[in-house]
Amino acid sequence: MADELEARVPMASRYEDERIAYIDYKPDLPKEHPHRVTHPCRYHQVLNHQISNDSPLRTLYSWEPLREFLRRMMGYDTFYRSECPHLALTAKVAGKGDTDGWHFDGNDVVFSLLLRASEGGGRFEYVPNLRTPECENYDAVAEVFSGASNRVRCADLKIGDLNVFQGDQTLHRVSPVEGDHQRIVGLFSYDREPGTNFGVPYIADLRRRLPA
Ligand SMILES: O=C(O)CCC(=O)C(=O)O
Ligand SMILES: [Fe+2]
Repeated sequence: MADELEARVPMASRYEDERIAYIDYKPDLPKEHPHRVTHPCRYHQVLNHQISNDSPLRTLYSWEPLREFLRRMMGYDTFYRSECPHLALTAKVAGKGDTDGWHFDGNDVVFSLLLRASEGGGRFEYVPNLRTPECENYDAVAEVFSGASNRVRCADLKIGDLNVFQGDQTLHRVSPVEGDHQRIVGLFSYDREPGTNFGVPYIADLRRRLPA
């Protein structure tokens, strides 16, 4: 799987920009507000449509017992694979200095499969249930951004580990990769509602990401 994804890197989109932690932009909030604070984000992302139908990674994503296993584990009544043509199944390939800035995901659950590990850095850091649908908990988000929070955990992922997280409530990031080995993860997106498509804001973002 790692070899296949590595071979796709020349056609992958390169993201190299600052990002806010949220899906929606709120330009009316003050610049220092956690909703507007940005963090560096740098990686190659192999998009859904760039991963072939007979790829082992897609075979795993399409495998019904895995979806059903995750549904039961999460305790949800319904659990669907995303239908986004770009972001349903992707892979991120991160080299030296690449990182994923603090953010919440736009879908309910992400399942990542670590395929290649970096020598150092590239750690998945997270704060479970930092926000709820009722409460954004901006003070706690600001504390994480300032580096002073004692709620940040780090998943010690080894190659082949499955990492399942509620990315819409769990603030998370990937720390900068150190050393010459790339970090490669497969990313599987799920939602409790059927037919997820990440929609216009994501697509606009995606256009920005595409190489000129
Ligand atoms: O690379 C990872 O481990 C997590 C990636 C992630 O958070 C995302 O793609 O939204
Ligand atoms: Fe994420």
